[in-house]
Amino acid sequence: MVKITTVKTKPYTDQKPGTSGLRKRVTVFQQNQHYAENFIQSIISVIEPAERQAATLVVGGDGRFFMKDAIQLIVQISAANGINHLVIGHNGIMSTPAVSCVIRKRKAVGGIILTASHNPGGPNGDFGIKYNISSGGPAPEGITNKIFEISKSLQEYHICPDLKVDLSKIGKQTFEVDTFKPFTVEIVDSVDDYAEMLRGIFDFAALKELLSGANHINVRLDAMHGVVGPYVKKIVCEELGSPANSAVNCVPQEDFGGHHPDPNLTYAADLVKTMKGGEYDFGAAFDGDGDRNMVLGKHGFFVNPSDSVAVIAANIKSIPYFQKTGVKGLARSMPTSGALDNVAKTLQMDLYETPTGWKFFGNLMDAGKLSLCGEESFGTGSDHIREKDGLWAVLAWLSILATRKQSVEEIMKDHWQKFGRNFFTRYDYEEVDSDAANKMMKDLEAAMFDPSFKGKKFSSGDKTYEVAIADNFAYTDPVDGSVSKNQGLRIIFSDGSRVIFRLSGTGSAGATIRLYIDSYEKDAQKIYQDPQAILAPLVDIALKLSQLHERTGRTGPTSCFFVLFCFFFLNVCLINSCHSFVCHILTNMERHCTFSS
Ligand code: G16
Repeated sequence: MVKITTVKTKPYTDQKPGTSGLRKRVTVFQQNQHYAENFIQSIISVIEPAERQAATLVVGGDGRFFMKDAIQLIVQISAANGINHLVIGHNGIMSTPAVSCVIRKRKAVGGIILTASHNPGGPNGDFGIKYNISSGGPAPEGITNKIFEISKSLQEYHICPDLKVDLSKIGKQTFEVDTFKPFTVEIVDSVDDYAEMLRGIFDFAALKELLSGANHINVRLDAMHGVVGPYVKKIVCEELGSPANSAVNCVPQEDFGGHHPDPNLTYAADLVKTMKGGEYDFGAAFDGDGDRNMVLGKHGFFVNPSDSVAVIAANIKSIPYFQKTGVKGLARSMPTSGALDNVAKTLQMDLYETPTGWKFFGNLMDAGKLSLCGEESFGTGSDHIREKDGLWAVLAWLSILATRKQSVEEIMKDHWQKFGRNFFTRYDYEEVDSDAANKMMKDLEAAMFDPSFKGKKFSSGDKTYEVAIADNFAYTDPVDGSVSKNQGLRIIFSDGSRVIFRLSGTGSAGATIRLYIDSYEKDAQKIYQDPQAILAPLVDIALKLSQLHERTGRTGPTSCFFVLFCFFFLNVCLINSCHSFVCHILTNMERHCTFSS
């Protein structure tokens, strides 16, 4: 019989879940007494006691440092609170999309995911704990607010300190716990259920032909030492026949090999370099927990995430799942470029604009209003689960390549010709002083809300923009009517260009200010112009208006997307033989932006 102990604790005031769970430095979880225990108890406390004895919870993580310790705490606290059954990935490993899949398949009450996504790991890196609900999606604000409220007043938690499970042993382990029904911990293969789901979504025979048939293409997939490694190995290499060396960095590591598991051109630089060699036709990288993805074509041709979801939407019939379900609607987060809107308009599909955070898509999917969605932050997914899904996005692109028999670059350029192009950039100012960031946002909002702001003209160089709309984005969920306010300051100009300021909800220290710029070009002659030149006047106006540098003491962003454009522009210009001009731009950009996040 396993004994339950009640431990006295003190409440914490800083456990408010952000955009996607509670993310802090590992040291915060380790050094503050009962910190992790308090948050886990607060999560379990939102499950009604009457429900717990019949409840299954799914648990998995991205393999980062402290994950296994946190899983043992989840086991001990779940048992002591009367949870009946835990389903845990082998050695604790389970990607975020796979957890969502297993929650749905097992009809679990929810799941706990141990990840800080793309943030670095290791003893000095970040850790995170996220709660997902029975739909498989991240808990909505109503529930995360409840968790936060409980955490602020928690005086004690319940735990079975002597209970230990062997995470390496696949199968069921059952324990007798005091007054409760027997408590079962089931360790499952990390990949099986997820792989079975993908077989029902895509045409695996066509993908196998593409990857290993007579006229196969060569792919390069970089798991960045995150959780996706075992999934890529088993599904893409073993099942779809891609050679073993087409997948790299596939063993999950506690510190992601000392790198940022962040799939962008800065942190997946090795992949970019390899792709530039021209040996591979398609490349992709994934983040720590496997929900984000970056897609590259031959010679490192970069697909902007806002474009990626738009291309999948425009070619959605290449994916058998949508042939069966039909397309119910499309959605993007507010700061994501309007590329998807252009597809929705042309193909007469409903489009929803939600706040940043995958959780906002869930209600629309559950109500049968949404099939496909994406975010500028390298997230793409559909209603097959309730999380964004990196490997799904890659198989979606490969399905399009298999159907169209064109290269990534040809497909992208054809898309711009047909729908026009949204030029997009994002500037990130990380670990800024929180008070300074909040004050800047407050003062900017006050200026924007002045009645004279609408209609005001702003100029930079020879460009002038007139303010059409200025607001702090608020979202009313069309399904349950819940309102989410203060989701980002939005200035929309009369030509449709947008400047957006937002405070990130995923940082682990200080505040991160994000500045997003989106500008649309319909003229087919102009879609290959230098993005920097197109966006520079809007950046200039945004920085002057907000006084962002003066207010934060920064001289430039911690990272920005211009480097992404430069890679793409380099491609285009190489074709047009103006390589030296691009090198000049790259050199100049490096003076203004540091790309270490
Ligand atoms: C999370 C959310 C995404 C969101 C992203 C960025 O992603 O799931 O929906 O776009 O954070 O959020 P922010 O701009 O607030 O930092 P992930 O991959 O970090 O879990």
